Amino acid sequence: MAKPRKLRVEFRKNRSTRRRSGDLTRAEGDDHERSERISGKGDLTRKRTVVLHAPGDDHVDGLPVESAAVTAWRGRVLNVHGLESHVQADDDGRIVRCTMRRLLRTVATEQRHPLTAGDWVRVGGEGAIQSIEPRSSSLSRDSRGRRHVIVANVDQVLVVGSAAQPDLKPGLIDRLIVAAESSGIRPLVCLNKVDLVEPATLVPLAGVFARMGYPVILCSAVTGMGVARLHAELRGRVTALVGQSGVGKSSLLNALDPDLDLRVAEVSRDNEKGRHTTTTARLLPHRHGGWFVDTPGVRQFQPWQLVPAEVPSAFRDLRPIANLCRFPDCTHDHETGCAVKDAVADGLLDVRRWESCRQLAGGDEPSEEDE
Ligand SMILES: Nc1nc2c(ncn2[C@@H]2O[C@H](COP(=O)(O)OP(=O)(O)O)[C@@H](O)[C@H]2O)c(=O)[nH]1
Ligand SMILES: [Mg+2]
Ligand SMILES: [Zn+2]
Repeated sequence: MAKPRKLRVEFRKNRSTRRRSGDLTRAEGDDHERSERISGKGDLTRKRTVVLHAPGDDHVDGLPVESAAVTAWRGRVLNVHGLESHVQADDDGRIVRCTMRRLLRTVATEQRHPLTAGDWVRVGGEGAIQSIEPRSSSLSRDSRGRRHVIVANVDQVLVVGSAAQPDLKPGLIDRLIVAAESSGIRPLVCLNKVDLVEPATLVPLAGVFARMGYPVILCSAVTGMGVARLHAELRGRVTALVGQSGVGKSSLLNALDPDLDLRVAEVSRDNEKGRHTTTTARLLPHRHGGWFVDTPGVRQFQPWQLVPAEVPSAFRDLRPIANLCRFPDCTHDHETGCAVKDAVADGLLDVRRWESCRQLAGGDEPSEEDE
């Protein structure tokens, strides 16, 4: 298949004069983009990039593209709602409402939805998304046998739990860390609502994660405790906040930047599970550089396509011990000569982490989903 050629070409004279006298009140779309490029920027941007595809070459990286010459711009997907999304242009930061082309909607079969917040895309005329760039990272869960990409192209995942209301779920924190680790994304642990408990009660759990080398931040969106530390860890990076509903993800983001003014939910008193105010992941710009990604709550989390034998390697504390087991294919469950079981018996490995690992490797499918 012939490779598309990219050319930088001059705008035609008639095009630029027409732009200048044209209707500049149009807020979005291709016309506006060209007019800005001509009037506001240097020589380089007087040219446009034209991607030329050989006749019949209508796929690049498995994704369909226009077979004729196209003018496209690059942008980052801020959020996705069905077939619509908001994309921020890479060059001038304008936000454009975009649609998925019909062909693009049908390409991904294993994926629940081909486009996700954080994706870099090429957009053509009338805000039609033409192609999605390969992802540098993605956080995915198993959604009834299909891949649900929660967010793409993030540097780190802030795993948020709450000390109370809802109760801390260490197993969920373990799973979210595994999902991040197995995708090559840096995990951080954040225990929120510290104001509701005696902070000392959190020390044992916080210690388990801290000993593995993960940053652990105890904080409270109400008192402001830990918010400065969060700020330092998140600035300049792309960070997805994940965790159960009601743990205070949106509240923490508001504490980090009050201008965000995100909706927060009252935790319902009867079940203390919280309601969902955030339904899809969305990128929010960080005042001091970088991005936050607010994500919908997860009650259960099954990492996508996790190979049971590879689970222990995503458990940082277990990984080095597992190498010492007598059998290389030890499941750390019933085998003799299991170094992991010995380590638990000797108090060198947290028993809860061992159970968490066995559960994940055993492929326990969560029965419910949050969205
Ligand atoms: N006591 C206390 N309540 C909090 C804290 N953070 C959030 N909340 C409350 O918890 C509820 C859920 O918060 P929200 O930010 O919507 O959680 P999200 O679903 O994770 O985004 C709201 O009623 C918040 O006011 C905190 O640090 N301490
Ligand atoms: Mg929220
Ligand atoms: Zn073992």
